[in-house]
Amino acid sequence: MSPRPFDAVVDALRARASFIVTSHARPDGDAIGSSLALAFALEHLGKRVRVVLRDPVPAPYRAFPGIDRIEHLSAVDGPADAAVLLECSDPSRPEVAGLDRYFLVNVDHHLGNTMYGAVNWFDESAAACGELVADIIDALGVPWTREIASHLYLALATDTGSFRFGPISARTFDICRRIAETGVEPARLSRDIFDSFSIGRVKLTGALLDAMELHHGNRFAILEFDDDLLARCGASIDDTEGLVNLPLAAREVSAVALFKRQDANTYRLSLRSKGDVDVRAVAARWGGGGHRNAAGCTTQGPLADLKAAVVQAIEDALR
Ligand SMILES: [Mn+2]
Repeated sequence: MSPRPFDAVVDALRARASFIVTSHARPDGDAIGSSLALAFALEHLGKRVRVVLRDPVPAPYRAFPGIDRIEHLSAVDGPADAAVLLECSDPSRPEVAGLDRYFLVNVDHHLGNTMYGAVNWFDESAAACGELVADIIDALGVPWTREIASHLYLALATDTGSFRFGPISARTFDICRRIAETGVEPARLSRDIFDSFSIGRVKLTGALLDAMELHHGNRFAILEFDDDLLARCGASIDDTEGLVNLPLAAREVSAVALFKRQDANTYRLSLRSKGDVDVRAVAARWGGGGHRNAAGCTTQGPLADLKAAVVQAIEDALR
């Protein structure tokens, strides 16, 4: 009988000595927190770990331990017994070339995971990949240090939007209870995560909401920005993380689309929703993916046509 997926992952980590730990491009708090929590735990066991992420860490998360050790690369080589992909529904998500040459360990909570690893543990009931990493750290017998606890908190607090959405469960709060027991202060970590933005970010927030479009009786909001707007607000791309969620603060709004112009005719589309409204199905129409309440894709304009198509696609999701 083959081992349970969870046991297969833990055994694969225990049996090996050197790792590349990575996650998706444009890393969010879960990608960063999960990667560093696991890296600290593997190092506690005397293993060698490189943490590789293609893109920079968003500014508010740079106060967390170990951020400086992350290697920002678009290709990896060199010896390692395994590459651990966290938070990646398919092996292209890190946008890091060369990973396919390694023994791949796949740990994820995104619906639609393609089970690309040599070992795979997929659990969509987790509110964050960090919950899965917490279970792995326990199975490896590693005590939760403050560093580990801080990164698990980063993963959980961001993927649940401050414990407001996603499959939040007793497991989520049990992990938080144990995080607090290590002596880290959740309120202080939350301030680092949610209240450490630049003035440019706050100005950008105003500009985005000022130009917000509403459709379907205020149930669907559209936000958009480009490099010009960032410059006018004194903001950078680092300042845009999470802004897509802003309109959901209104009672009526059940879904949001945020368009980021990448170049003349290419747009990054981020989608968020509340409750049963499935934006993953909408993103899938343009070859994207994600979760029911958080999804995205990259697609081609013109923007007016693209918006009209998304407004129409969201109508089905709202029904
Ligand atoms: Mn996640």
